[in-house]
Amino acid sequence: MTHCILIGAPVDEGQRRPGCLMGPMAYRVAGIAQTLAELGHTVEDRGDVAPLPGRGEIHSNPAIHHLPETIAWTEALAAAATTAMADGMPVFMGGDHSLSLGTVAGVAAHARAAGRPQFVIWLDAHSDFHTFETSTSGNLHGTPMAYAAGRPGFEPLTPFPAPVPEANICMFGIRSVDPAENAALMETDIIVNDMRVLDERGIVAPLREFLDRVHAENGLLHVSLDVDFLDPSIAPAVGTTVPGGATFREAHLVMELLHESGLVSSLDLVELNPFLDDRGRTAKLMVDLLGSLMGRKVFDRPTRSY
Ligand code: Z70
Ligand code: MN
Ligand code: MN
Ligand code: MN
Repeated sequence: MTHCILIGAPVDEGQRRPGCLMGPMAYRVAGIAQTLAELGHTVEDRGDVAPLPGRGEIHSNPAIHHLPETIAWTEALAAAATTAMADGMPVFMGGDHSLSLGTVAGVAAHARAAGRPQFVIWLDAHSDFHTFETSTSGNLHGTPMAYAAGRPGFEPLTPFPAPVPEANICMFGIRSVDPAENAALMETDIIVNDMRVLDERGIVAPLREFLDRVHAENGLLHVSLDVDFLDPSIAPAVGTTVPGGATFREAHLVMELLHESGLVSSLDLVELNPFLDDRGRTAKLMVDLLGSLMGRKVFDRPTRSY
């Protein structure tokens, strides 16, 4: 039994298709709390985070938009994340992926204070490895992974409190990487399981390799699930659709393996744009995936022990 802490992060400023701000309400309407309660967990909905007003920060990269708002969200979400980590398992209901600038900062600060290594699984079509300096779209949802890894180039944001070691970061589902991100990733030890790797090896072996390491090092594991990890045919409610995503079965299998590991300590659900949804099916799928992550099984067989 886990104490699940729902935290709404109606962030819309990290990209250019309005609608992600409706995400937290869509998850509530889709029954996120009931799903967790039916699985035997306790649930506390802390409502939506409200950032302080932005302070007018500017950046030399003219493409960057909504920087003050993003900095305000980052600070507010980092604080909410650190607080929640002391009380249970935070589930951040987004909101676009720029919210992870704050959530990962907050959970990593908690991990450092707890003396445990932080690990991150990034389930996404995109590597989100731009800095404020390299982004050409100016959409800051394309930057949180680089911030968490401690890359320079995020001024005037405060430096990431406790950078996640590169080898503790594992990406899955990657199929859209900009040239500057590719060049930067090549210089790191980040594990990039792009679709080429997943087609060749399947999703289970690379995931278990990583989970075995988290277990061996007694780590805390943050999972960041971008809707566009999923194939657009099953998850249409997202601003950037990229073909060739995870199937329904692959996505549930990932969640079941994560559950079985017992290692997940925090979760982001990001990029849901309910305005683009088809009768709530993407919101419902995301809630069902959370159900698998939190222990729903098709058949209650004995599980692999860690
Ligand atoms: C591109 C950029 C991105 C999510 C799109 C795309 C980034 N690399 N991230 N959708 N979640 O604009 O920087
Ligand atoms: Mn916007
Ligand atoms: Mn993303
Ligand atoms: Mn993405």
